[in-house]
Amino acid sequence: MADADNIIDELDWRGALNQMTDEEGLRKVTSEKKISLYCGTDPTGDSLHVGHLIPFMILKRFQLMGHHPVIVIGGGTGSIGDPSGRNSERVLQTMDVIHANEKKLTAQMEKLFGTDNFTIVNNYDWLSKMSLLGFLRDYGKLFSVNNMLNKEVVASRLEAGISYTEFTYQILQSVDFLTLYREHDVQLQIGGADQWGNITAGIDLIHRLEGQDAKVFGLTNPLMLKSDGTKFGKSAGGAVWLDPEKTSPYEFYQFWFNQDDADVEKFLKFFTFLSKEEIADLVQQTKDQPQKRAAQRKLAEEVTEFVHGKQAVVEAEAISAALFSGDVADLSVSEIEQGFAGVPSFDATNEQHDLVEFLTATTTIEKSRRQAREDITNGAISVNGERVRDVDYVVDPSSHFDGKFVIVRRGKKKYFLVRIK
Ligand code: 485
Repeated sequence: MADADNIIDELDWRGALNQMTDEEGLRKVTSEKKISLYCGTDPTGDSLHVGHLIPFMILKRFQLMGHHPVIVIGGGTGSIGDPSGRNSERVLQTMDVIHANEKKLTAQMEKLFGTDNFTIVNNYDWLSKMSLLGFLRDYGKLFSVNNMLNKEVVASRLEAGISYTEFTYQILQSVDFLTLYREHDVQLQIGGADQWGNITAGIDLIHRLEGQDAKVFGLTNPLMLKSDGTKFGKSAGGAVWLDPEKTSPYEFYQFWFNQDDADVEKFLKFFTFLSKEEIADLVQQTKDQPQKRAAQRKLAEEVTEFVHGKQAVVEAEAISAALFSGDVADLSVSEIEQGFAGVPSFDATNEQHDLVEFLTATTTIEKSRRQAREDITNGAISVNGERVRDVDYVVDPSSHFDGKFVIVRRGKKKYFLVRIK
């Protein structure tokens, strides 16, 4: 997969680098041996989202080149809350919620990284064992409040206010880096640009305790911006989650498929393992025949397969093709649930229904009986993928989809889902 021999060149080409603490040193150590590196995430939510994929893609590239990624689930730090990148104090979550989230995130990460050559640890295991006096004597003494106040994260909050708890967060993340350096030989921490202050605080702590020549590094990825200035990672329905219950694999696929031509090269580089040549070829296809969306299709296929597996891609493409052509009759119940999640839906009984009645009284697909009759005679109405021109047509809910749905299409694009109770 990698064109470049050195991981740093590879990341540079992919547009994955923002800041590094000691680029020369990091290039040297990563070309001499396989290192362990880490990225942390706090279990503040019950699922990862596509924003988390940004540093995780970097971790994955290290893993594919033989390095050893470690993920810290922040059961301890998550109970405090990172002030980075936020302008207001967090509300504390209960430990029950945090522990439940940890389980879900762990399962998601194992899907991305496997279990070989990959380690997940939870900082609750060491942070929860620290005593207050131990914390103040062993670590607090090594942090200068003056330096802590100067970190962007804290400085930007001074006016609005920041609690002592959130102020202390950077020390906890620093203790993590130290712990991983000592116990897992971790030499590099990566994260988003907002993590720079926490990462460098950890490096300073390690240098204080282990000597200035301890070889530890930090690397952040750039903020992912879209060409139109809007935030990457949001769709109409909000965040794009990795949990298939929160964002179906079909919606996930569509999110990538719908990216602009102006962004597709950047995203192919960042979010796929395709080679320089393959990407150059797709970029050329976008220039020559943008309407075909070959680059977006490949992007959607690659990222959906990475996160949800091959079968999800097959289903997403079957749904897209069926919705586009109107041939919906062969969709499975699960494909309908995914593909029609965003369309207007109605409930109906499992009896047979007179079509005009069905379009107007049972549902509100048509405004009036007159309009319903007109659309039917004009051939604008399809039921379960079949055009109906007979105004006396009877809808039989048991005919398709295990009797669970009736799909109505009006005109070329407008779909309605009727759920049979
Ligand atoms: O030892 C660590 C303990 C916790 C963390 C990192 C190292 C988590 C970190 N403080 C954090 O808040 N991360 C965010 C999160 O958990 O959602 C995001 C970052 C983003 C990217 C992503 O995690 O805002 O830039 O690093 C993985």
